[in-house]
Amino acid sequence: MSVSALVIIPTYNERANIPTLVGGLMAHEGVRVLVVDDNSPDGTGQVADELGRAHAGRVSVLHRTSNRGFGRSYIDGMKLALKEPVDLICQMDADLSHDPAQLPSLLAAAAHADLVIGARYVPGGRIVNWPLKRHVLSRFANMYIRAVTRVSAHDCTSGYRCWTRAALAALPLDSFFSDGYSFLVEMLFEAHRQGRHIAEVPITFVERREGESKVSRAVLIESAITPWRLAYGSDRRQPRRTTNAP
Ligand SMILES: Nc1nc2c(ncn2[C@@H]2O[C@H](COP(=O)(O)OP(=O)(O)OP(=O)(O)O)[C@@H](O)[C@H]2O)c(=O)[nH]1
Ligand SMILES: [Mg+2]
Repeated sequence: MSVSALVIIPTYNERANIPTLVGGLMAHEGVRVLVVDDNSPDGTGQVADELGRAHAGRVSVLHRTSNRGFGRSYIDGMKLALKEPVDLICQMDADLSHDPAQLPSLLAAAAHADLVIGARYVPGGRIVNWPLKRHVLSRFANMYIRAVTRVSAHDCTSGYRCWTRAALAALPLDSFFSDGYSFLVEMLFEAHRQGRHIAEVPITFVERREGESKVSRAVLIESAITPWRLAYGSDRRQPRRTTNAP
């Protein structure tokens, strides 16, 4: 593989998962990792530092210390990633729901797209170990987002993605208003608004086995409101302050 890619992984209490994930990613030539840890109480940051020493030059860690947040972590990580000489910048969860073995299919599809989504809701996509309630909620969320925002992707909430440097660099990261998982919807909406070519490749998503989900009631409320703000909001250009910006 001649393409170079940097995978950004936000972590909060993922110490049981991060070694397996990073190990899987290291199997791919040309792939580097940036862990963005939010001062996890379980010591994920230190485990990530050890991985950084074991894979010197390929694994680095950004330790955030204030204003914990999923979106904030990605913004800080993306600003750092854009300073690196890599062709592609990817996003994935740390909880092993996203299989590192499937990364090459996202990287390959990026040869013909600005943004590639590792998607559950395309032919060949699968979800393993979800209760019915999660299936219904996720399917509903995607129908809702597509109907309100008119984004054409089938899996708008997947966090397994690969961006070309140019497409990522063109996003107004400091204007984003959401911080929970809606941050993913906001990024996708902006790429769609800019007329980017968005491709989807099937993935098998596996429910986390270790650690806990961070999806809170506040995050769900934000998810319900965000599509409407994106579709009809006038606040797109309000600059948003981030912390720890490199
Ligand atoms: N840095 C950082 N990472 C976070 C934060 N919240 C969640 N994450 C990470 O974001 C990724 C997705 O979080 P999850 O809790 O797995 O959320 P989810 O995948 O939507 O929900 P589940 O299906 O229940 O696992 C994981 O790698 C988390 O560790 C945060 O506040 N800061
Ligand atoms: Mg998860």
